Amino acid sequence: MATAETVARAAAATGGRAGTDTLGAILLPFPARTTDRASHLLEGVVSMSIRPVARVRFLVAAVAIVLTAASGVLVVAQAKREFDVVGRNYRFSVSGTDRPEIRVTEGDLVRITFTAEDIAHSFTVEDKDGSHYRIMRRAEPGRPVSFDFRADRAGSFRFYCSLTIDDKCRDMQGSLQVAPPKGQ
Ligand SMILES: [Cu+2]
Repeated sequence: MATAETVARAAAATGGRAGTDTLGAILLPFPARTTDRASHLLEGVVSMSIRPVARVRFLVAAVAIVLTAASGVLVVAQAKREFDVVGRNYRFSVSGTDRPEIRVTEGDLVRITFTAEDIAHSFTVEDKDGSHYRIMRRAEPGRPVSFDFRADRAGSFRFYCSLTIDDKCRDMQGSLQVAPPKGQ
């Protein structure tokens, strides 16, 4: 087997780095027939020992950097937002707007004080997989409930009354609008 061809095989088996990789150099003396298997074996050993350690170290460093950067950004970007939401006559109303809309920015800490003025209602919101928003707060008439949540997923999410005491409660809907952080 010609040396050039062996180099090529070794290069292919090690991801084209035979010329510079020490593995390539190790592989060269192997008989051609066993080169592929041997290189896979060596590649396997390398994959399981040396490279993952380097990758993990790199990842740990990268994650640390990202977390540091992210926490710095959050400190700047996050805000506390407060809304009074009233449920009455099968409608939601939200303070500061004539629409049943809560508008915030991703990262905001949102405090909602929810009041049911006629009969019991709930303020219910969840995203598709329930991984970020899963809220169901029921308010008895005249007894407001307050709760906080972090708007940690951007998008538009429906909030509604999930109580089944009165069929008309199905008409109670609003939207939670979470804008992406500024600059994105
Ligand atoms: Cu209701």
